[in-house]
Amino acid sequence: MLPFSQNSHYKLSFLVLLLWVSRLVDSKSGFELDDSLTYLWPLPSEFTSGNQTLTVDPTLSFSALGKGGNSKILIEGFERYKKIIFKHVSGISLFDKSRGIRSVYDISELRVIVNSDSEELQLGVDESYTLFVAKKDGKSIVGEATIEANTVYGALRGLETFSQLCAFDYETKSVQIYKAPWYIKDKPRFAFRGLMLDTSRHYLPIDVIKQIIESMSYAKLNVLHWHIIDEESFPLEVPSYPKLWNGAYTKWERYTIEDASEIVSFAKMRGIHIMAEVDVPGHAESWGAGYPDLWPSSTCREPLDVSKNFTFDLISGILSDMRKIFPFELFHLGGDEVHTDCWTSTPHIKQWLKDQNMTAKDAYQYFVLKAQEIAISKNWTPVNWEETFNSFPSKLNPRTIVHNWLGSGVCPRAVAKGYRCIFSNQGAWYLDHLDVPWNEVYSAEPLEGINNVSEQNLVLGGEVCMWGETADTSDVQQTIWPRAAAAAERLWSKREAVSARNITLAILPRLHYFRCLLNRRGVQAAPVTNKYARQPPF
Ligand code: CP6
Repeated sequence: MLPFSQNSHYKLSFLVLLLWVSRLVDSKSGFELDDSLTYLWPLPSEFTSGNQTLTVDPTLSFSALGKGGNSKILIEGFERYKKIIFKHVSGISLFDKSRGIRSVYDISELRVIVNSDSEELQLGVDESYTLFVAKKDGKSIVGEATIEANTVYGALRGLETFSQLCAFDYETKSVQIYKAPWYIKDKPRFAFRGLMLDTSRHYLPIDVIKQIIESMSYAKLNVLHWHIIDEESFPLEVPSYPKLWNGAYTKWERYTIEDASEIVSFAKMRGIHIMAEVDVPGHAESWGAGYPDLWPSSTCREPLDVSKNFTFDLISGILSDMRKIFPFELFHLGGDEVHTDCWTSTPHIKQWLKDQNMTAKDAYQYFVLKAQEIAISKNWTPVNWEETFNSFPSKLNPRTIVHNWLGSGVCPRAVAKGYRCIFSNQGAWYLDHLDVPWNEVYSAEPLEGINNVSEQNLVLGGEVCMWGETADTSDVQQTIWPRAAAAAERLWSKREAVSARNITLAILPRLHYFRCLLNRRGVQAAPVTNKYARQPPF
């Protein structure tokens, strides 16, 4: 039996024709977006919009005002955004006059006022800004497009938002701003909005790291957690112990001190901190390629030998060298997945434990606390993966920041004890878990289970983790994006805004739009699939 009779075949063709015609009619109207939504990602904390369409002068002039107006960070930021906004050759082209396109634009100047001349980039630096975009009507005292911020970093966030308001219109060949006038008053919900990159499992060239940093700035993420070293490879140059990078995969898969500094300053230009990690005492097997004394034995190579002073001298040397490169006040000491079997099975360590009257767990604590002291002595705030807190909750230095990853929700317990916390629940925010759909990334909430406001304030924010075992340069960007953007909005925008009940209608089209924006800017963001999403009502 045929599935359709002749008759229903005709019906089907008619339906297809009807759909096609209605699509034509639709595209004639020009605006295929749902006008009731705001296509800014992440959503600003406060804004109002109107119903005018404004044109932007392709020779848009930039005036930097206020104490911070001379900042190189600001001037270079403007140059970057100018290239992003004006991708198409347009405006004052030969065709303009003959085609009758107007030569007077609504927006011809972008004024940026920065109140402070400090370029210090610390955790919690003021990233707030206001952005005002309106047609000049003669009466208005403010400029046509004005960003005001306390710091250059707030100004950069404002420039990003301004660039997202701009869209190239192919009919008039001009850049337009829809739904003007805009009044936006914006600031982040959390100070720490991170992405972790792992360059030990797969080496990532510095240009790739830079592209990732650049893409982070589009989503207003502000911390790159650089998991540089792990058991598989040691790519970083450490001048005090030059044989350490013998643990690199090859002599080409390495980072010089200058490479690392370059990454730090590239990130700073975009208001992004680099939080470096040295994961001890587990996840450190590669260190022994250059210094085999660090291994408990040649056949049992992890964790680092707890019984030798040399181990701690070497950690101190690494941290001293890294201190010169990484100005961010936080430093990640790892401390996760420490399996102490090599300590209890290697004779000289077994003897040492006995002499010290320590169990293997005591030795784990001893190691972590000693590493913390080294980091603190170099004026760093230590960050540790949550196993350290789970194993000895009251012993960690009070300045410790506990980094969640196991599902159970350590942050409520850590903040109750007065520790600060970073949220990275592996069930939602581990990007290498390819089966986690974007809406589950979006729904994960760092303050879940924490109701007391002073405890909530101890949650610095969160971080999505791009572990490197199963991703390299060829697919890292499409594994990060668009799901990292879901976390970015969770971390930047108001909790009420991200708790919208209707994810499919209110959030999904906006994420689609942001993914296309990433693609237009050259970022290989994957399609927004909803393949695994549970269907509403949730
Ligand atoms: N490497 C290091 C890893 C992981 C962790 N630390 C990890 C563990 C489990 C999963 C993903 C990543 N690969 N150094 C845990 C923090 Cl599912």
